Amino acid sequence: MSEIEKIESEKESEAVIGEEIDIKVTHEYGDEDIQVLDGLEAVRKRPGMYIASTSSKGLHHLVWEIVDNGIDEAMAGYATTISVSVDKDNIITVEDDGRGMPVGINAKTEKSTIETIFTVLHAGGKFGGGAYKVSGGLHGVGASVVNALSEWLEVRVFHDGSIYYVRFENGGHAVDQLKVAGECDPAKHGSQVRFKADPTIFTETTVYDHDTLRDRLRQLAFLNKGIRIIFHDDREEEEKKRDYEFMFEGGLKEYVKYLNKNRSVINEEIIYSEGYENNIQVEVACQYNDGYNPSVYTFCNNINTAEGGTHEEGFRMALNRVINRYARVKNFLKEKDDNLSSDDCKEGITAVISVKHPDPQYEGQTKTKLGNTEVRKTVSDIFGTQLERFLMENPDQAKKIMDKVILASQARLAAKKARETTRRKTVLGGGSLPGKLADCSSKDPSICEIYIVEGDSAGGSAKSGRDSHFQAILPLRGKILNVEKARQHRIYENAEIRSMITAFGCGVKDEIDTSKLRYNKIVIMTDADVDGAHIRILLLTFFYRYLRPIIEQGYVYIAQPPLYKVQKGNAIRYAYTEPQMARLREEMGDRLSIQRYKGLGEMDADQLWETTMDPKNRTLIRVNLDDAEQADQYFNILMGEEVEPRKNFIIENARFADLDI
Ligand code: 28F
Repeated sequence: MSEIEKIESEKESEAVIGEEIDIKVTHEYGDEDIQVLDGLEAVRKRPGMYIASTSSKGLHHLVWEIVDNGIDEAMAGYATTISVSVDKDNIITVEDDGRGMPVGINAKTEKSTIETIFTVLHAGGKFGGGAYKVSGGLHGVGASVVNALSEWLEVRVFHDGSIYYVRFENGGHAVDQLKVAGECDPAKHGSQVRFKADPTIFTETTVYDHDTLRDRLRQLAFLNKGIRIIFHDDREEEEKKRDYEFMFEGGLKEYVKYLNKNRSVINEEIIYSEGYENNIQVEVACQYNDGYNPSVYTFCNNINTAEGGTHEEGFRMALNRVINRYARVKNFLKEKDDNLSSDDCKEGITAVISVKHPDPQYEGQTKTKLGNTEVRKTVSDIFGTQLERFLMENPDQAKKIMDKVILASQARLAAKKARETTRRKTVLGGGSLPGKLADCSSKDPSICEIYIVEGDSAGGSAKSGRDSHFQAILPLRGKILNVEKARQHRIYENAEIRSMITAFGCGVKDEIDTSKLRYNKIVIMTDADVDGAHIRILLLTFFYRYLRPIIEQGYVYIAQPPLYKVQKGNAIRYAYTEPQMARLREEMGDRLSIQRYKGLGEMDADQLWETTMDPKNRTLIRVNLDDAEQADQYFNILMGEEVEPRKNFIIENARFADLDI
């Protein structure tokens, strides 16, 4: 149990199963009770202090907290399989085949170790205060938080042919003492936790997302090679598979292979390194594909460090150092040539960096940036050594990599020139705004919004319907450039792209500065049909590849035009979703005249304003790509060669956002 409260014990005793272990509880009986009450009560009163949120993300963190404890038992070498199942009432069961939690009972308090584990909050206040709450994820606040936020939670321990059992209810209090509740195969051992999330806490939803569970469990199996993770979904999920078994002996090597599965690769063999230096375990795998964008995923103790940190810096330093040295030694670079830049060396690379650290320090906006300085050198040494060996031992694959990174460098210089020229033509920075932009009169970015509208007719309605004090309109003519498959300088030659860059005013890629953004909201307003969805995805791809901080910092939204206009007499109502339409039919009875909107152009200016642009009535969906791997996969499927997967994906899946209130 990574973060379970350290229970003071008189002697350093291994908590051995079954044996009476003498745990000296730090407080008198009464105090401890109060502590338990305070702890569980505090969590239920302000869950947001202990878990990221009580939205769907927070709900799924309950699962990760329990799964992490099973993974810890496996990483300690005592468990080989962790199974996770969801049953039809969204009850979660997590089970491992480890030693089984200790079943001892404290003579004085008459409380079992397990009851203490699940009812006493994390000690030392390290996670008690909001200061340690991380919006990106949970860093080990302990199983007691899960218990406190469950309607009920049951623990079973299989040991020596007995099943030990305890159940917790109404806010996490034990119904009874831990006791033997049955027999099991003497060979069976391990822990099982079952729980039902409390719907009075998770008011938005208590329904788990099948793909979210599946993808994170797959990721945990990649990150912990050799551990078998079984996922079983018993709910009637239409045409989704019910059973998965993830086990990857090759660890990150198999992860990179999986990430590059829809791509054509440059070096057949995946470059793989692992090592252990001053208490830090390092595993790195990478492989180039024929794309132009880097996909680098970094983890610390299985936590997705989305903001990077010292492990990513170490990787980048080693890659740059070794590639440049090899390029010069093998004469791919002439004496007079400049060094290849870090971006050149990373073009089209898919890499996964995972470190295990005994005392990680997290920094950054969402506490997902690794700060430990010693990690930089450790990763650089371990990966650098292996990369050098790979290049020396595989000259033909090394040459392909050299060709790619040198071409990248030449394209970068060409792009730089293109940027210089287009900048001079007052496009990329400063200079006049694009002709098509109908700007707003206010110059205060904190209140201004820009609507990116598909097509001239919708653009026309938006222009006349808007509030021109704070709403700007930028109409786009047809499809914009597919940035996924175009080199940088082509991007800057594209008129639509240039108009957006100029209108936004914050620069692009490594020159981006969101404090210069001229608008507080960038709203994508396209038709609700497949073509509109495709344009939306093209725009999101451009934003994701060239303006990622505007997504990360929550500036990007998707407008939600109505699907139907329902009229009865002179009463007019709008429905934005099918369920809403069904409810309107219920409410408004019969003799309705119903119009199904095919596109924005069918609405006149007033309707467009009233239904989709007026802050008083509109619903905007805020875009948050909180999972870079998922986004990379989506954009790659969407921008890949085959049209079929793209069409299917757009219709089924384009979920890039959580609903903004
Ligand atoms: C369903 C999720 O939670 N598995 C766990 C263990 C094993 C031990 C343990 C856990 C020692 C005193 C803190 C057993 N034997 N899966 C799990 N497996 N916790 S949680 O010990 C708890 C610590 O309190 C364990 C010997 N040492 C440790």
